[in-house]
Amino acid sequence: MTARVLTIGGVDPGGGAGIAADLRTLAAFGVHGMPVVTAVTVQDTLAVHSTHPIAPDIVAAQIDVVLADIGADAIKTGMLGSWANVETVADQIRGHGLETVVVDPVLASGTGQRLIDDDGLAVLIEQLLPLAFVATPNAAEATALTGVTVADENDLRLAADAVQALGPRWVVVTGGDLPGDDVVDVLVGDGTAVLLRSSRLQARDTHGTGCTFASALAACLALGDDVPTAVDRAHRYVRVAIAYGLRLGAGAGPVGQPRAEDA
Ligand code: PXL
Repeated sequence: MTARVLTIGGVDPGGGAGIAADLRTLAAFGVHGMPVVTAVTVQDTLAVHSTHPIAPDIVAAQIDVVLADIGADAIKTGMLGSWANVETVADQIRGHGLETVVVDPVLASGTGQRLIDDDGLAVLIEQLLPLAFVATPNAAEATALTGVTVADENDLRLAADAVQALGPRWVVVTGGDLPGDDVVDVLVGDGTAVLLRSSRLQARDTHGTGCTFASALAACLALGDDVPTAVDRAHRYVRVAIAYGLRLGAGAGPVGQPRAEDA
């Protein structure tokens, strides 16, 4: 059967980040993506101008009907838009007994606007992260979740351990925003730590990298990969997506999702 991923997140009308990036990535892996919308953003390549959460009962109803009718092999969460939506999504994951859950703890846009408030962050930590099979914070998100500051590779490992202590089975902290000639991500889980390293590409058009990484990971898990294999494939996939970045808009354009077999 076609592998299915339910992606729960926000809409970027410029098509760079959020659910648009998720659906392109899932399609590139041959996976059927099912978009559950939690928020609409008013956004271009320069800034998020405003955010508009969808009511929690509508978020819950979208999840209910799609899971009852189609089902899912994996779930990915991104921007959730309000503390009430974070709580609703956690309730839904518990209520439906979902296990293959990738939580991308989206806190801010690449352009610097906050996408969840302090109450939302607190519910994310208390209710959603403990349900994550894999959590995918970037360095800044890992710091906001744990208080561990991240300046180098060693800190990435410490931050990943600190996020894992909040409950996820596996944590990958992505280090693309750190300085250096190499991009390093750190995966912890199962009592091990793995470093993923690749040479940095000089790129301007990087909008949607986090969404693309977490979606590629969810796609690989839905296709049956184990976590270290899925994280390795997602790391390599995002690098090629950055290389294929689209020169669109006056700010950072969207990454260009390659076919999975070309990454
Ligand atoms: O990159 C995180 C992100 C997730 N989801 C939506 C976004 C963004 C960043 O702009 O707009 C909808």
